[in-house]
Amino acid sequence: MRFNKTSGALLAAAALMTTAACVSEESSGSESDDALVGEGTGADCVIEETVKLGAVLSLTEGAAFAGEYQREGLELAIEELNAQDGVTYELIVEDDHTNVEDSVSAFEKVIDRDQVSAIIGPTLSNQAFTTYPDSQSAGVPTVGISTTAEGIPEIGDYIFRASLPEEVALAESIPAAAEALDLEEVAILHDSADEFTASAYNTMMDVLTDEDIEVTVDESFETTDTNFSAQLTAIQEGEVDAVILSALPAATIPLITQARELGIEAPIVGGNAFNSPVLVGSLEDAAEGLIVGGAWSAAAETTGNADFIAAYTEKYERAPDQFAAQAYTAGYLIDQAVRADCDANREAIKDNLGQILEFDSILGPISLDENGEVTQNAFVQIIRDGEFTLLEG
Ligand code: 1QQ
Repeated sequence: MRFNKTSGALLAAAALMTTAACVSEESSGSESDDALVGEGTGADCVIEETVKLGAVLSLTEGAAFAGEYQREGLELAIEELNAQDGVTYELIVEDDHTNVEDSVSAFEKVIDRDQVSAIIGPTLSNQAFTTYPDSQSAGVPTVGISTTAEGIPEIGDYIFRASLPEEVALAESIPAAAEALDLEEVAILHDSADEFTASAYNTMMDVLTDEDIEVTVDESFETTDTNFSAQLTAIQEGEVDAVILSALPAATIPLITQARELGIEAPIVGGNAFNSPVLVGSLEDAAEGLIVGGAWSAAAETTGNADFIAAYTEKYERAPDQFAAQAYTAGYLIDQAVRADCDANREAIKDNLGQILEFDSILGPISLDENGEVTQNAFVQIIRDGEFTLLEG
């Protein structure tokens, strides 16, 4: 989809590489730095060189609601990992301003100038579709932490995600909502201009069909729309049991507010953008009863979850969210991949990320396969009294 630009940074990096000591050429064509190969394995692995990781996140503008939590979760993981013996990480964080062009330049910077061993991010699937071909052609293992759309791991064998696919989340959340709310007829409303929300819409339709739930109102809008009265009037006239919504947060907040103002009281089932305390905080009472499937729950008794919540809350003076938890987990998955062969070169990290089997994480047991796809549990939650609460149990 994208081509690789030859940038000044790339040429400068290439010049540096030719003068650097201990650089050898591997058969795959990617350079291997002997200083990134250590001794021992697993917990005993010792690598002398600092391992550079790049994080490209949306720290400002529309997706900052998630990007800020991601930065914090990742920084906490790196701090904890650096407190362990043997491997030291340097995290280079770049803000893509929720903008595709800036995420492309940020990827180019960390790949070519910083020569990172692996990349974490970007925040939105939209940006992933544009930047991942660059990681792939440069041979840099890249781990998405909130890239939930269909087709992302398929971009190439260097592309992974520690991000519950939206199709998996919806396959849990819609049936759970159908049971809890006795759904027969629903309205569906989606943003047709964003790749993640459009992909989620297709999945929602599939799951609703599987569940024998009839879609009696089918409305759409575009990412930057602010007035939803036409779509909401159609929904109100439809007298549905629930509204299934696929939207990014920027639209979700005015949309739900306008729906409640119009008198639509039907419960709302949403996609990944709902997994945010920022969104719940902005919606206040209008958020009550929202149902969403996600990768993490504060209430889950997964390994290390209580310690993670305590450490995060102490460090940042606010509770973590799902986006922080996924970013934190990605840090540990990369460390696991580095330590497996005690080799922080790009090729070794890519090979070992693809073999992570039931790693015991705060998200529960998590596996990554060589196709880059994640396997993990989904948690279905409902907003009650402003808090995410597990729907089942
Ligand atoms: C995606 C998403 C977004 C809602 C993450 C912030 O899931 O773009 O895939």
